[in-house]
This record gives sequence, C-alpha cells and structure tokens, in this order.
Amino acid sequence: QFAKPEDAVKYRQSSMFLQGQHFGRIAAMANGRVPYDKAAVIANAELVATISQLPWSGAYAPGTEGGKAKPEIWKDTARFKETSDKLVSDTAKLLTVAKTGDLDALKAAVSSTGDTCKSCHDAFRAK
Ligand code: ASC
Repeated sequence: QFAKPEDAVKYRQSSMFLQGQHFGRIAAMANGRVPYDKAAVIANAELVATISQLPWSGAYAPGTEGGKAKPEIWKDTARFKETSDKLVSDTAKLLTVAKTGDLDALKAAVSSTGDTCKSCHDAFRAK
C-alpha cells in the first residue's frame, strides 16, 4: 500500500492532523468559542467521519513503526483495534447528532469523541 514505511508514518500523521483540524472546528462551536453553525458542524463532521477511517487499514501495518507511535500498537493489536473501532463509531454518531441540530447532544458527542481520541493517544502515542 505504501512505497516505503516513512510514507505510512506521514499518512497517519497527516490524517491525524486533518482530524484534529476538523474536529477542532466542531469543538469550537460546541464549546461556544465560535458561533454555532449547523451546516458548518455537519460539513466538518462528514469529514471527521470519513478521515477517522483512513489510518487503520494499512498505515499502522507491521514494519511501519516510527514517529510518535508506541511499540504497544504492534504488541497489543486487539486493544489498538478496539480503540480505533471506537473512534470510527463515535465519529459516525457525531455526524448523526450533527444533523439533528441538537446543541446539547452535540456537546455530549464532542466530549465522548474527544475522550476516545485522548484514551488512544494516552495508550499508544509517545509524548
Ligand atoms: C482534538 C485533538 C485531539 C483531541 C483530544 C481530546 O481536537 O487534536 O487529539 O481533540 O485533545 O482530548
């Protein structure tokens, strides 16, 4: 899938960067730092729901160790898969909630999705 291992590292870092940017735009509206705009939340949630699926099918394949990725990713593959699956389901839910226009539900979905980001980073990303 990748010409060289560094490309896998670049790919997963790029997808994490994009997720952070688009999730951050939603979080800013959920937290009231930026005025709530339902269409903007949906557009960003569509992107996050898609981008969150990208890194798991090959960008952490064996032999792509590097960057801030901890060795645990390749040791505790079951737990890594569990947390990555949870992110994908959380972001799908986030999109569903975005479309309802319910701001309180959006806050809750942003909070739980952010918890999922954090728990995976705590376990699998070096400082
Ligand atoms: C973000 C981002 C993360 C998560 C995490 C949530 O916007 O870049 O890594 O949210 O900070 O706790």
